[in-house]
Amino acid sequence: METAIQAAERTALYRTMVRIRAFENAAEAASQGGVSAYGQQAAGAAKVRGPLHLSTGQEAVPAGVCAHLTPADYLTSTHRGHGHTLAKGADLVRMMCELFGKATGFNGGKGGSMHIADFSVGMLGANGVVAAGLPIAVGAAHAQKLLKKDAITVCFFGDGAINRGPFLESLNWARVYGLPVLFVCEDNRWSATTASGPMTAGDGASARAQAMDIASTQVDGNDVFAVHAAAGRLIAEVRAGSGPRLLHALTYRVKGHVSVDPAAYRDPAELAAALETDPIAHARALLAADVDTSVLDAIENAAHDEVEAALAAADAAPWPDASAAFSDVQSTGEGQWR
Ligand SMILES: Cc1ncc(C[n+]2csc(CCOP(=O)(O)OP(=O)(O)O)c2C)c(N)n1
Repeated sequence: METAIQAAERTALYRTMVRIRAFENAAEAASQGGVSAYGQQAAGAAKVRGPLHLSTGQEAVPAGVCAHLTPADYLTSTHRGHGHTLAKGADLVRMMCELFGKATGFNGGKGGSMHIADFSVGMLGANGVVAAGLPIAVGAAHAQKLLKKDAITVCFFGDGAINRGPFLESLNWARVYGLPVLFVCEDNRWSATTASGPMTAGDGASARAQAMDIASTQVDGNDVFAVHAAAGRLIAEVRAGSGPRLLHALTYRVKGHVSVDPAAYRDPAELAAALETDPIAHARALLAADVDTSVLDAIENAAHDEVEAALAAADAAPWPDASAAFSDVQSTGEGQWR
């Protein structure tokens, strides 16, 4: 019986990763042919305008962590947030609609990939400002503590974010006030076009947390079962009132910084080596020991069908009305509009 439950949980982790990969592959294809971040005007009309920050190859981290969360728990994300958002339970169709700029998207089509939020599942927002999710997460966790709520907050950020001030400020505040927050560093070894290692003093996120008396664990971020186990231990401690914890997940950014970045600055051998540790292929190989491959194939086919349906729905959805340009924006008062 125990094996059956474990197999079901492990299969669910696989499904989460496969859905994220399918979503991002489709979104990337739908973004091709448009106007790039670097100003190149390509022929053809892309359905998704602008560049996308893809988390291809990093799916094990959100899948393994978010499996331990409930809709009442909060989550803050980064500019590379599709995987976090889907793993937290956000609706895949509404996400695709947002990327298409349609009125039925999470932000009415006005936010796009880097500003997706879904408060109904506790997803407080992607964020285009590096490290900006950290103080938001700490604020959410502090509110939960003051309100005597049981829910916790999970905060995803990249290895580049640990070299910004908000990382230090947020960990310090969380430790001083004993807040119920799990910090998760998705260490994909790159910060835009810069390799993070040579730019980072000391041993990185995990070591920095320990220097602030926050217990931390380093984990193979391409092994979803290892992430799940490590996150489970840390989240159990946070729920029990330990105060903050940090999970340092070592993974790899397979794509360029954004979808239009060919990443010509990095050694192709580094990418080739990383592809050998693809988290989905790795999980599939492990699962094949006790789950029929037809079950795994069915999961992949279902994800493909779900994404195809989302593409069709987003294509058919209405554009925002022009009047919506003035809603959901901060009012600066009468006569301030230029
Ligand atoms: C405060 C700030 N500085 C610079 C940028 C430009 N920028 C966007 S993503 C990025 C790299 C972030 O690296 P990391 O935190 O490791 O996340 P990853 O992109 O690897 O997921 C930079 C420098 C920004 N968005 N915000």
